[in-house]
Amino acid sequence: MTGRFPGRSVPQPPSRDALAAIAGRFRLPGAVRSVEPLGSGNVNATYLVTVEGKDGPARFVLQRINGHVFRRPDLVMRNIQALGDHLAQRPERLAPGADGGRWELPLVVPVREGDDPWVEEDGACWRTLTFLENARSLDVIDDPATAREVGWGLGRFHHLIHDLPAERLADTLEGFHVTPTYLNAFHQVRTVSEVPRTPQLEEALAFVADREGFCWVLEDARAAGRLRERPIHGDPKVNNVMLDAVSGRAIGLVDLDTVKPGLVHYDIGDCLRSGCNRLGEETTDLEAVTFDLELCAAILEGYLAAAGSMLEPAELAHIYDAVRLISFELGLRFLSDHLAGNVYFRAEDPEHNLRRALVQFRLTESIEAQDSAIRSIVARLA
Ligand code: GN1
Ligand code: MG
Repeated sequence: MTGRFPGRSVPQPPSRDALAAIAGRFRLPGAVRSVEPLGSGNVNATYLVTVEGKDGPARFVLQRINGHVFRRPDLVMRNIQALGDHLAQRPERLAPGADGGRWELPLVVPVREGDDPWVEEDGACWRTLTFLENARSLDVIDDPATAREVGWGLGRFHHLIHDLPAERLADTLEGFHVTPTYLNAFHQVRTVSEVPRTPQLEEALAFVADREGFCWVLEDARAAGRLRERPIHGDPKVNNVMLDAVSGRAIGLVDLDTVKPGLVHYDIGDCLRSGCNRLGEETTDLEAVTFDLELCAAILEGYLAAAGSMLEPAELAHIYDAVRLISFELGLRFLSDHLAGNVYFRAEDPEHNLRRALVQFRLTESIEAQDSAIRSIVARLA
């Protein structure tokens, strides 16, 4: 492992014509008119495809699945289909939310020729999904009403999938959110990494050294039978919760690659760590990073309104640990990737993942400093 950059040969994006040709291999309702980059994901490459349909233009999402991260794209696609089938089985699962609003999830678009729901091109798997129209997502939240919607969206998602039998979901990313696994990987890469030891890197390494024992908190609770596995989203950061463009109500979740059995705490922690950091995970204003309690209360209020009845007291009791742990874990993952030469998360420059790690560590510190206030919010809402 070296500190070279880039550590992974990031594939050159195909030309517009090549992208249009790939999109054309899916059963779309018309000729491809344009293909544009979409969103800011760190793992897959995502494009918005516009086709000329009978009733006017229609839009779809084309994605190159990152085969370095998802070694079994077939299982990723099978899980997304299992989720769609589960929801289609009982009409009330896709019925409008309690408020009569929309509720939608991306659906798999079949290919024109072949049985697999993806095509292979350029050494990768490409898939097409439906696009949620008249919706938007936010990288950061700045008001409690939106925070409540984001929490409500995740809660509704959990509630809708809680009875999806675990055996119908494959493990698409082994060890995902099992923090001790990330700690082991960190130790391995740290000993061989040749990345220069800057003061920022030393600060990050010291931060991890101080908190190693805490990495087991959720896995120990699971092993002791206090927490149980349920189907989860895996990646419910704020910008994966779609909001109606007009009403602002949550209408569904996107980015379903990591739907698999796990602890709801991974999701609750990820939603809170991304939703309560008003500056967002890409900020360079490290000193100003804090965990916002007002947004935390609003996200949890929305979440529990939709999913609270499903949770047991021990699950509620671990929410504070979850938000602290998932913020720390993401910092650890960014730091390990920095040490590995940026092989996992898309990075703009050699220090990008180190800066991201420091943001998550600053957020973790802010969470720790507000420990009793966060616990009281949970107690009040539960
Ligand atoms: C990755 O690709 P994206 O942006 O949806 C990562 C998440 C991290 C997130 C941080 C499969 O998600 O776990 O929280 O970056 N997804 C995977 O921005 O590792
Ligand atoms: Mg993702």
